[in-house]
Amino acid sequence: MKIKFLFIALTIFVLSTSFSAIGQPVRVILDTDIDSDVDDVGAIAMLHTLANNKVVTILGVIVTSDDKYAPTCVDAINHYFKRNIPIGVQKNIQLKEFSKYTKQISEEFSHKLRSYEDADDATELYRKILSSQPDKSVTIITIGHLTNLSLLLNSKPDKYSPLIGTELVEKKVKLWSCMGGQFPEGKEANFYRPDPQSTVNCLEKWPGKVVFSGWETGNKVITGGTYLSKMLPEKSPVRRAYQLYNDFKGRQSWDQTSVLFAVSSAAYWDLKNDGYCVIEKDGSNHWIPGPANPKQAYLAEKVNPAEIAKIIDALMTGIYTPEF
Ligand SMILES: [Ca+2]
Repeated sequence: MKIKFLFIALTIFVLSTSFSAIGQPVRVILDTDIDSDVDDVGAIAMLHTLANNKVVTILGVIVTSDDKYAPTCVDAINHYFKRNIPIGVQKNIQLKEFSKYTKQISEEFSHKLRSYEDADDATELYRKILSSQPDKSVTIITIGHLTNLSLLLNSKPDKYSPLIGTELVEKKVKLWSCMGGQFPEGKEANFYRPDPQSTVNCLEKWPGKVVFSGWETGNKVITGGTYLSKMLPEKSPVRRAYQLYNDFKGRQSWDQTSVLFAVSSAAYWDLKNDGYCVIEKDGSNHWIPGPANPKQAYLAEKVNPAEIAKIIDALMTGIYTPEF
């Protein structure tokens, strides 16, 4: 175990070095479909560790899910980390119960949000947060399907801002870090299920920079295994979610890669920006080669995925600096 700790210490040193150039905390809005898979829980846990170390400020969480317990699950995790973070949902949709863990987390851990209905409207919350932030300062990380991001882009002026959605995004957002798609081509769930039209709309209207972490990137990064079960206390909702999901058998880290990229720039991946992404109506995507594109890129492997996994596992378990 000592050797493992030493290795993680060295890894975290690299991580700290990578982050030190960034300066101010990254202002993050997370847009998550926390329900069927558990990597969303890992992504949220990472953000809390990063917030504890002033690498990020979590401005809000948008829950893009029709799972009845998704927003209260997020709120329970946030409160475990002693943060009261605004949560937005899509209103007036048919709710279901299908997650392996959101109901249990909502029931076993305390939270302030009473129910799905108690959460803010996602579009309003997006607009409220963005309008209150400095220009070109916000990083939006999407780790689910793009319904609420699309609604933001289509939004009209309101009490928070006289700007339409695309103008507000252009003015306030620095980066969209998107877990979605498959590169250079493929068909990935966040893009095609259940709402490919929103993906088409987002790619068509997005006025700023987007970096995609495609399915192939997180698919090679296995986290949430026995290391997590040993490092986290039993009272942790992060541990409990992974236990309920697959009892620490390990899981791909699609969502966590988008978080890690958002705070580390190009430290762990090469950026492929020689072209642009095309989305078909069915949500499949492909990359059209072309000149260097300042607005679009996708992550390409640079660091061994097993090393990335160690960094993500560390961040998921609250480890950021080498104090052991
Ligand atoms: Ca997700």
